[in-house]
Amino acid sequence: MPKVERNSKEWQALDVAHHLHPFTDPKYFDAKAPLVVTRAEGSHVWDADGRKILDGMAGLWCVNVGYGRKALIEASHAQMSELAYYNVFFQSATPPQIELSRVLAELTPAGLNHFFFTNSGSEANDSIIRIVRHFWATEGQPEKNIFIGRTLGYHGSTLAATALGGMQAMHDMGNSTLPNFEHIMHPHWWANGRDMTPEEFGLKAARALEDKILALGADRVAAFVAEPVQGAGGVIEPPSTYWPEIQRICKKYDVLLVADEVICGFGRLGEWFGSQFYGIEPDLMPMAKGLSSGYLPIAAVAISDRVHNTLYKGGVFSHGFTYSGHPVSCAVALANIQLMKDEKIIERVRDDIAPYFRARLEDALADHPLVAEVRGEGLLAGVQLVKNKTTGELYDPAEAVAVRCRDHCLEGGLIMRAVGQSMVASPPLIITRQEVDTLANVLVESLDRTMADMRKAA
Ligand code: PXG
Repeated sequence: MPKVERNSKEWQALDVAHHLHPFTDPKYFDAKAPLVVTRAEGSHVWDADGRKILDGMAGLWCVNVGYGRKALIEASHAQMSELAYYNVFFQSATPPQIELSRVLAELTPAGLNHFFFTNSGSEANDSIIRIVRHFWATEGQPEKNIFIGRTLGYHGSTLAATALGGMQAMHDMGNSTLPNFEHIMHPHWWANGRDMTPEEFGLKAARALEDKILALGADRVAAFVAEPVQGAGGVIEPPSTYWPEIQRICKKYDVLLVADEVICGFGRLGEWFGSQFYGIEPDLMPMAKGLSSGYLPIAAVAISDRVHNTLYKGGVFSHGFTYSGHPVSCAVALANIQLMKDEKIIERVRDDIAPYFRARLEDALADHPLVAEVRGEGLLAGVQLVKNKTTGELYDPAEAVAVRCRDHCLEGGLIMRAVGQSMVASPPLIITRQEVDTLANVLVESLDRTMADMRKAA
């Protein structure tokens, strides 16, 4: 098929006419056309007019090994030539899906030895809800069916994943809530706990789980679901006391612990999984994004021996997707994992680039009048913007301070995300020191421009 060549303006006109964009205000397009990305290499993307842009978000927190990696491209070509599709329903299997399950069992925390494949993180979380309810029913406790998530938690966009997450705007759209989904506070010290030490606040935030379990009754609570570091909620890393206390509470009340590794998995925190970074021992673990570095859609649920043994007794597991364990996606995930091992990408994140990234952002931003807090772990960063650095007063949300900053970043050749009144970054794990310097410099210039806008508007 011949390649269609159009410039940005032509692509934009067609896009606005025919495509409904996820998480996008349609009115936005009245003022501004979408960024049309046509190619990418390493940590950079190019738009349809040939402009080079540093991708500070690794796509959507997923292109961990960077763009254009031959090993992944060739793995997909080879697998597609040999076996483009076969399914894993009933009594079928394919070598890439078997091999990927074996490799994942080696990488995931001890006790997680069984894998169910889906095409997205949302489907992985939706599957977990069905698996957990089936687990407790088979254990003779069908009433133990309530899920506890957190405010600002993000677990996906299917109806069940939306109900599990704690995003108010998503719940409000089309009344997307369900019975038996509850939420506790998110552990953001700067926003919610500055009157105590981070360690005290970490315990307080974790004990909200215990209070909720006691209020509902432990015999009603099936599972607690949380991201090791909250990503889409604005990059919120918990204080050091948080996860050990959560683990203690889940064990005490026999509530299954689900660590949503969709963003933290595959090296983002300098370990294979965020659970290893924090010493969490989850019963179930959804993973996606970095599993294939976003080259093809694939996600998985890691399942503990305990849960799996019960599912085994529960008879036919009536759940699955046509493309569960798709052989080409599995082959690409295997090539991605092998590349991460060969290039020691995780060791480099832990020992070199993440410490550099943190130090560089701290140096560049700590004294900026618009910045209250630089947070995050590994190659995840959240930058809290404030109207008044001394009092912590925030801007009126209608002033869209972070969206302005994001737009200035893009004009300066850098993609970052605006979340509420924070700027977030999640660059490819192969980002160089020089690219980190560029990211920090463009962000500072964009913050300066944003401050000038806010002064003009005042
Ligand atoms: N869990 C977590 C922790 C996620 O971050 C999902 C589940 C859902 O995955 P799928 O593959 O169904 O999208 C996610 C996805 C953003 C943004 O920039 C975040 C996600 C997706 C799109 C945008 O905030 N996270």
